[in-house]
Parts: sequence; structure tokens; C-alpha cells
Amino acid sequence: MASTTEYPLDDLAALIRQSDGFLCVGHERPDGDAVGSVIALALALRAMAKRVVAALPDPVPDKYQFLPGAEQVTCELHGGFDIAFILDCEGRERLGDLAEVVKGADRQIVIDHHATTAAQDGLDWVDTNAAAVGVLILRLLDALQVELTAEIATNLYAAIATDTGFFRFENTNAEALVACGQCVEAGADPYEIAQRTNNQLPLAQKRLVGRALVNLELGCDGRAAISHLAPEDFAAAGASSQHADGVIDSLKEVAGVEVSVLLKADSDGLWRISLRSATIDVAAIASRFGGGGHSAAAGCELTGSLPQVTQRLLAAIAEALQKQGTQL
Ligand SMILES: [Mn+2]
Repeated sequence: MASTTEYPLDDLAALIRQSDGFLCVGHERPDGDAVGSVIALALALRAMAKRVVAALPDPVPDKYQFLPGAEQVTCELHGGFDIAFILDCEGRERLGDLAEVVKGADRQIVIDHHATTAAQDGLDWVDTNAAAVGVLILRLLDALQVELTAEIATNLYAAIATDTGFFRFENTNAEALVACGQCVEAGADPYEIAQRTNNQLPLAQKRLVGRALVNLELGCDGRAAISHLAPEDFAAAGASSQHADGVIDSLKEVAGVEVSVLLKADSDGLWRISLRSATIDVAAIASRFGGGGHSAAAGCELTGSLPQVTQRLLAAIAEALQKQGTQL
């Protein structure tokens, strides 16, 4: 894996200058970094008078439709590319239906910041210190001496701001902040971007957050926050299961909480459980119940009454907290 200093950025810039016929793709169910980085790189290549197609396996989500160039992103591709840039993508399987066309390109170059992404091509660029792929695209623009237009800057600001949780997550660093400062100077509007990307929840989802907060309880001596959304909560909020996305993030903001758990009633009597923690491995807990995920975010499914399921989960969490070697 090439680090910042080792990566031959000038070689990549030279290759781009002498090539044509580019494809820029990001991961399925794209987030702000995938959308913003794909569009920004495509706009930059177009500014160099290159032929370029921007594509994502799924449509640009509504909240990112305001990004300049979003209307040019396609989900349907036909082959014939010289160079495919694969952005923000941990693993080719996240390219969904676009994987075949990407594979058919003469050369595939990865630009990413995920630790699990392997560099294969000599020009693959995986920098885990980069807060977002947007930061790397800005570095590339600099090497290419492409002007940072307001359109490109808006996409890069959105990429970096959303991937750092608007500068709250642990990946937030000086380079990300400096990069965003540059983008604002070039014409990106921080307030507009924050409004468009954050304040677009359907009413049903916000009401569901309210139900989850009313049902919130603490366990494990205040270190675990656990809540549930029963069928009556979904009914009262006028919500369906798709509105439960992101509800768990509102549970972890309680002082002293290290683990948050949300139980969502499924239509067939199952509880679908989401776990989040920055201090213990919740994938290990989820896997005890037949689930899985990442150490910071995982999920599983359980059957049983609410008190039973709650008790099983809290017992497993208490054990993990104890194992972690801190006082319970
Ligand atoms: Mn990213």
C-alpha cells in the first residue's frame, strides 16, 4: 500500500494527460464521498477536454441531487474505456452491476482510503490517512493543474464534509479542513451543502427517532444505550422499516454510553438488531447471535419477547465490556 510520500502522483498525472476515454465509478448505495468524488473527477477530466463517463451502481440519492454534475451520473454502462477509476470502493463486489464493464476497461485504477482495500495496479492509490477520497481527488487536481471551479469545489466539499460527519468523526484532520477551506474559497457554500445533505429526512423517519428516544434505556451501568421500535412505534410514526436507517445514530449521544443497540420489529416476528460502539467489537457480539459486521457497526436477528432479547443482548455486552479490562 502506497503512503502519501511514496505514491507516484506525478506518474498518475502524466498517464491521465496522455490518455483518453475515462470511466469514474464509486460504490453501490453511494454516500457523499462516492458521489462527490466521482463527479469531481469527471468534471476535472472534462475540463481537460477528455472523454469521460461518471457512473454509480445505484442512482445518486435525492439529498445529493443538488450537486453540480449529478444529472450526468449514469447507472447504465456500455464498455470501451481506456481507464476506469474506482473510487471509495472497498472491494470490487461493491461495484454491483457495473463490475463487468469496469473489468473490461484496459486499465483499472483504484483511488481509496479504506484500510481493507488492496492496491494491485502500480498506480492504485490507497491512502488510509486521507479523511475522504475527496481529499485525494483535490491532490490529483493540483498535480494536474486543473482549476478548482465552484462546481468541482462543491462536490469535493460535500465528499469530505459528509465522510467526516461534518468534521466530527475521528478521521477529521488538518488536511481535510484545509481542503474544505480551499473549496469554500473556490465557491463551495458550506451552509447550503450542510442544509441540503442533513436536513432532508422524511417526517416519518424523524418521528421514528422520537419513538426510539422515548423507548431509550441505559444498561451495563450506563455504558450501554438500548432502545426498540415495536410494530406500534412504526404505526404511530407512519413509518416503514426503511425509515429506521440512521435511527441508531441518535442513541449514542448520551453521556457515558459506549455501546448503542436498537431492536427493530420485523414483519415476521423477528427483532432486527443494530449495534454500534467505538470501544468494543460489536461484530463479535453480533456473530454470537448469527450476525456480523464491522467492529464499530454490526447487526443480527433474534426471536423472543422484548425483555428476553434485551436481557440476552445486555448480558453479551456486559461480558464484552468486562473483557475489555475496564471496570464495570
Ligand atoms: Mn469515503
